[in-house]
This record gives sequence, C-alpha cells and structure tokens, in this order.
Amino acid sequence: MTALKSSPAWKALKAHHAQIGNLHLRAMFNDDPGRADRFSAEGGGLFLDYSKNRINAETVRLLLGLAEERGVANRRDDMFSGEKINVTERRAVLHIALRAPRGARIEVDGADVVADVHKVLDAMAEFAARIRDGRYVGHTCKRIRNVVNIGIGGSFLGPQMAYRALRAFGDRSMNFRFVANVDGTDFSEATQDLDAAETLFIISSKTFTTLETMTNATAARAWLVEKVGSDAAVSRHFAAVSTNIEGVTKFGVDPANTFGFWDWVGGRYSMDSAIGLSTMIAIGAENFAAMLAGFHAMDEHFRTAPPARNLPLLLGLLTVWYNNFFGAQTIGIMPYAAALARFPAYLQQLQMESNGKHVDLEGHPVDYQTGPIVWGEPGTDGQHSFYQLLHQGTKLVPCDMIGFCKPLSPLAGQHDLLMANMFAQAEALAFGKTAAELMAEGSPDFQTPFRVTEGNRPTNTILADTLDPTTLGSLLALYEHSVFTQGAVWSIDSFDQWGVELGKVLAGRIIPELRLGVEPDLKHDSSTNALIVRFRSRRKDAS
Ligand code: G6Q
Repeated sequence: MTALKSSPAWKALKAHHAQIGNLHLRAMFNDDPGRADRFSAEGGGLFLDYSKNRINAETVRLLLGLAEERGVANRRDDMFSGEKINVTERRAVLHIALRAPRGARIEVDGADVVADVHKVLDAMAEFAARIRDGRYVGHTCKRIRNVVNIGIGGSFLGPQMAYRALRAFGDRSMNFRFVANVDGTDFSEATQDLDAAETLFIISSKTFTTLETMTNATAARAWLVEKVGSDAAVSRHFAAVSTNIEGVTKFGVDPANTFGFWDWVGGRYSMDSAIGLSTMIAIGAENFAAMLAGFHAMDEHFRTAPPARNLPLLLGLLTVWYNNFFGAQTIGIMPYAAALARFPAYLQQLQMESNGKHVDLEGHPVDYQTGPIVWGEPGTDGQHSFYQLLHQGTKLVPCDMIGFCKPLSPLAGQHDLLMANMFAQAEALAFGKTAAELMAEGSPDFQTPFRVTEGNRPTNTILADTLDPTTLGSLLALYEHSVFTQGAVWSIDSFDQWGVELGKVLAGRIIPELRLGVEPDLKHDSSTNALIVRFRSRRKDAS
C-alpha cells in the first residue's frame, strides 16, 4: 500500500482542507438549507447528525475515497471472518463473535467459535439467575447481596461503565462494587460496609496474572476467610472470568463458578464476554441479551450499510479529518446522561489504547498523527467547568454530544432541561455570537470583545430513544468500529498495547527496592534513585 501521506486521497484531502478549512459553519448552513438532512444518518437504533462539522459534500466524498484507498472495507471483512488482523500478537480480533446470534458460524483456525460463546453465555445466565433469585447462597446459607468485581483496565472499565449506565434496569436489592486500583484504599473502601457472608467476588482477568488484580484477589480471599472464619468459604464466595483456567484453579475458584473467554477477545473489547458477568447479574440475562443484540445490530450496520450512510465509518473518518488535517489533538465526549458518567473513561481506553501507536503494521515509524486524546464528562456538569475553553479557548476540540429522547428518571420535566442544554451547546459551539449581534442586544462596548463567541466549533450529535441495554450495546459497537476505521486508515495495529509493558517491568524491579529492611543497591537514573531514597526514609519515619 502507498504510504499514507503520498496517497492520492490524502493529497486531495490536504488540498481540500486548504480550501475549506477556514469556512464558517454559519456560512455553510446559510448556503445549504438541506444541510442537516444531507449530513445525517441512522443505523442500529442511533441517529447521527454530523452536519455541524466543518465539511461539505466534497469532504465526505474525499474521506470515503480515503477509506476505500486504505482498504477499510477489506480490513473490516478480514476482521469479521476471523483473519489474524492483530498482526503483532498473531491473533484474530473477534469481539463481533461475542454478540453473534446463536447458530451463526464464525471460524478461527477452521473451528466455529459462536457455539462456544453461547455455551458460556448460557452458563453465565444460569449462574446469574441463581444469584438473583437467591438459589445460590453463601457459605453460611445467606443470600448473596453484594457483588464485587475485581479487575482492571478492560476487565474493569466496561463492567463499571455498563453497571452505572443500566442501573435503571438493575436489581436494586443488590450492591455492586468495582475494585481496580492496587492502592489498598480501593479494596478497603469497597468492602468496609459489606457483610462478607453476603458477598461474592468476581475475579475478572483475561490473563489471571495482572499485578493489581491478583493482589486485590488475594486481599479479598484473606478478608473473606477472616470475616467468615473458614477457608472453606472461598469456593462459595468467589467466581472467576479468565482465559487462564489453570491460574483460576490454582487460586482456588470452584470450576463451577469459572467462566472462560478466548485470546481473540482483546481486554478493551471484552465487556460483552464473560467479563460482563457482573453486568449480567445486575441486569439479568434477558437484558444482557438485549445489549448483545444492540452490539450485533451495529456490527451488521457497519458490515452492510453503504459507506455514505455508515455511522461508524463516518464517525471514524471525521476523527481522521480533524486529527490529521486540522491538527486537533483531542476529542471531547459529552454524554447528556448522568448514567453515562463513566462512558468517557471507557472510550478513553478504547480509543487511546487502540490507536495510540507510533509505528505502522510493518513496524515503520509513522509520519502522521495517530489516535487523538479522548476525554469528557457528562453534560450538563461539564458546562459549568471546562466548556468555557470549548467556546472561547484557542484550541479546536471536536465534541460528540450524546443524548436520549426519553427519560429514565420519573422527573421527566428535568429531561427536557437536560436535552435543551445539549442542543443549545451544539448550537452555540457551531454558530457562536458575533460582536454585531451582541451590540444589537445592547452589549456595552468594553465587554463586547470578551463576550464574542466565534463559533465554528464542530460537534457530532448522537441521538437515541432511550438509554436501555440495546441502545448501549449499539453505542459501544459504534465507537468500537469508529476506532477500527481510524486504525485502518492509519495502517496501525489497533489491537495490541505494547506501550504498557515497560512500566510494568520497571515497577516489578522497583517493588523489592521499596521493602524496608534490606538496603537496595539502586541503579536507576539519579532522579528515580533519589525519589526511592526519599520515599524509603519518609516511609520508615511514618511507620
Ligand atoms: C486492554 C488491555 C488492558 C487489560 C488489563 C487487565 O485491552 O489489555 O487494559 O484489560 O491490563 O488485564 P487482565 O484482564 O489480563 O487482568
């Protein structure tokens, strides 16, 4: 494949950007009354209005041309058919198989995986039902009322986000907690008010070797045994989700409470695998199935919808447009739904771990920008903190506004206030307010320059009916495939994460150096050495 920057589509986009990059959304909307219709699309139960982007019909045509030239569709088909597109780990990338309907057939190395997926889903459903209806009891025959998921990264962010997003569909008689950080505070705070006899720990770890998770799992075992007063309690109070069944058995989890998944599921793409066990216990197997159906609907949309109406493709290409041609460094994710409070953090991992890469698929350094920084907060909260910079700052921050037509809360009137704010913010960001408009409204001269909002700040608006399990699934798949599209354009491996390894190795080296008692022979740089010396001496003083 031609190098990205010398490809004809890239060059055409560069020239096009030079022509239209400074056009104002005000003018673009004035010149084209059909703009909102022209630049909106629907799929998988989601409506995407992308008209408030700094694009015209030619931009879309050129971006779709870029996708074609970079072979996005072929790469997508390779993913769906189980090709080993995670080249650096020589693995298939088949999160789409996790939500394939029963009876579908997707092969890895000639063997169907969908039947295995449903076998695990059935076992999870049975386990979840027994916990929810009280047939499954703890060591002292008490009903399980607390579920604590112990896991980090992909084994944490998805389950925690989904639990919060779908609380309206969850069992309110149960408590769900999530422990990720190796900071002991995380575990102590999550468990301090729980009755151990009513608590189930789910150890969620693909590898079952992760330092944070294994440390917290060990702390959980000690906490349980101490509180319940018996080693035998472990088998009733622990479940595990992993690809490393040997490790799970060694830890002492009952095989009947163990749920597997496969190396073709990446951690950050795993919340709809058995890693979603806590989600399933919270919302029930039927709602979990509805979530999978939402994922699948978007998978099918991505696979079959024509490019010009393909939501994930468009979203991914718009990200490339701002990232590579406008030099935008970040994307803001603003869900207008308090229940999606952890959605930006979830997307942060999905996007940044997938596309924060410095070499292409052949291992050559890239000479273009790859994945943007993702951040965000629910609206309206963000409006009262950082939106000032979005409106009047000097940086271009394209934002995704995500909202729902129907409220989940009984305070339905407040939902209109929420959504009015979402629509208003997108409007203000796009069109702003000129000095002339302000003066016509009587703005004092001395204030006018400070009050001007230039506008021309791009947003996508994603609108769905209700934040329910199906919609959540669809929304998550939308972003998964948008991230995929970007990675395909940039010719990078969106499914590995080698960059996180070095820090882990270095921490492993430093751990024994912090233990008091033995004087370590420090061989780091002068800064790290001095920090370790200072830490040791202060820690000694404290103890
Ligand atoms: C995700 C990453 C990473 C991973 C965690 C936890 O894609 O690989 O976030 O999920 O490091 O790993 P384990 O599930 O193996 O404990």
